[in-house]
Amino acid sequence: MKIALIAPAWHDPLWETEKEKSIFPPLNLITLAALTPPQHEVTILDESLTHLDFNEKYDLVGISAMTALAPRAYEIADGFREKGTRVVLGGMHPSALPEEAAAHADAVVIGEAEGSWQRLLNDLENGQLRTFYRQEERPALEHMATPRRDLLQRSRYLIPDTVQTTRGCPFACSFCTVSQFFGHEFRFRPVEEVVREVQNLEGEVVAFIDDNIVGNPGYARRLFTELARLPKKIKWFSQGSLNIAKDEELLQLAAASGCIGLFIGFESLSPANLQAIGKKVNLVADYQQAIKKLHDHGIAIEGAFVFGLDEDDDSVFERTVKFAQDNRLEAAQFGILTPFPGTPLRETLEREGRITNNDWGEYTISKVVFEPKNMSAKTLQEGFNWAWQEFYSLGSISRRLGLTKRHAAILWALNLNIRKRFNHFVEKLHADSLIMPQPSLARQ
Ligand code: B12
Ligand code: SF4
Repeated sequence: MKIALIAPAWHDPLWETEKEKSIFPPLNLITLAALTPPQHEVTILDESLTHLDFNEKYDLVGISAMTALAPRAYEIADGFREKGTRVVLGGMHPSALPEEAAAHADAVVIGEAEGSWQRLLNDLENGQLRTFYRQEERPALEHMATPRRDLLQRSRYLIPDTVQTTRGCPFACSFCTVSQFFGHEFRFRPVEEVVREVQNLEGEVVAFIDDNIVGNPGYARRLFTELARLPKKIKWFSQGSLNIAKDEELLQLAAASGCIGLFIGFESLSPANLQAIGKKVNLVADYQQAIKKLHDHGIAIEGAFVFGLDEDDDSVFERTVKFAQDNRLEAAQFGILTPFPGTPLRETLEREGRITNNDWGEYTISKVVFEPKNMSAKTLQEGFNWAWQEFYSLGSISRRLGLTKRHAAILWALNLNIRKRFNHFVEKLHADSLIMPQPSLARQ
């Protein structure tokens, strides 16, 4: 069969990239391609980089969708089905709302695709395609097929080499899709298989897209030790929790194996908020000390903060930005609390009648889609806009990075790129008259 696997394009100005380059390749689609038996011909179409031709003939089109991309995924699905092409939807959103997705597809893969995808292809060839394919048990991560990176246009990605080492998360933060989707049990790929994959990558900069690369310190220790022994010296970054700072040996191993940065979900400076969302790994009292330790080991930090939690009032923006600036975080991502389908947060807000917008295209974590408790939706949106503008103002970037920081050139480029994207986002908001600038929040 001739199969096209499609990653829908992003239309949020904060995330969309220029047509020439995208940040990361679609690891899910090249993973699916690797699961596809060799008699089939697979093409990867990343809509951020390429124009889709609905007249092209395929025996099957597979489309991936996280929530904010669902409306575009459905448009693409409808477009291909009108031409008589069979369509399968999969990924986080169709897995959370399979009935909704089934209205736009011939089949929906619910959950991880390992096993289900091969069954689906087999059924299709035998003329017995079913509507829903659900994994029977969570796939083991031993002997995973190596993602088909040969199907990508490598030069069109800023960071072409992405690798996943673990799936699942033992925590259950109320707003997060990950533990709902991948389960509460941490599953690991064998260290030697990960290291072999890394060794065979073309590049030397690797993004481990794990949700918490140090979630199991024993596994992380073994992984970092083996990465440090590789003949090829890599630089890597990932997501991780702050408890790494309490383990000096792990921190040293991370740095020695090439860790240059971690994306860390601080989420909130309010212990009551952290308690309410169930983020048990975070202890606010430890934040400052932990940041310093990571910095002392040459590890840059991109901090993630959520605005709009129930304990937040309009003072949260200035307090959070000041914390991130005072601690010289190399980058930060501020997000608006978003009730993704399938999460406990959504159930709570639905019960309380606080969901105000069900347009999935607005579930970008940069728009308010619910009624906050201690401020208006307008204040939340304006405070969010202000936080980004202030944190990425030129004065703030130079105070945080100076010229002496390790990897200063890369960090300046990253900050200026985010600044540009955010300014574009705010211009778009104003043009759409969604929001007016709020001078009272601006510092200068
Ligand atoms: C890397 C990453 C990114 C990268 C790259 C995204 C990309 N192009 O792939 C960047 C940084 C750009 C990013 C941005 C965003 N992300 Co993101 N991201 C991730 C992360 C950490 C890993 C994604 C990944 O590669 N997983 C590994 C693959 C193998 O897993 P998978 O995608 O689920 O695919 C499997 C199955 O779902 C299935 N499958 C998937 N697609 C399809 C399609 C078909 C046809 C079939 C049959 C099966 C199938 O098969 C795969 C193998 O089992 C996930 C968290 C996670 N653990 O997955 C969050 C995650 C997907 N992101 C999320 C969000 C919210 C975003 C943003 C909207 C906001 C943000 N700031 O994070 C933006 C959106 C921007 C954009 N343009 O897409 C949420 C999505 C929640 C939701 N319900 O939609 C997640 C789950 C994080 C979270 N904690 O909740 N993200
Ligand atoms: S936010 Fe992080 S720690 Fe919490 S459930 Fe999601 S992946 Fe796990």
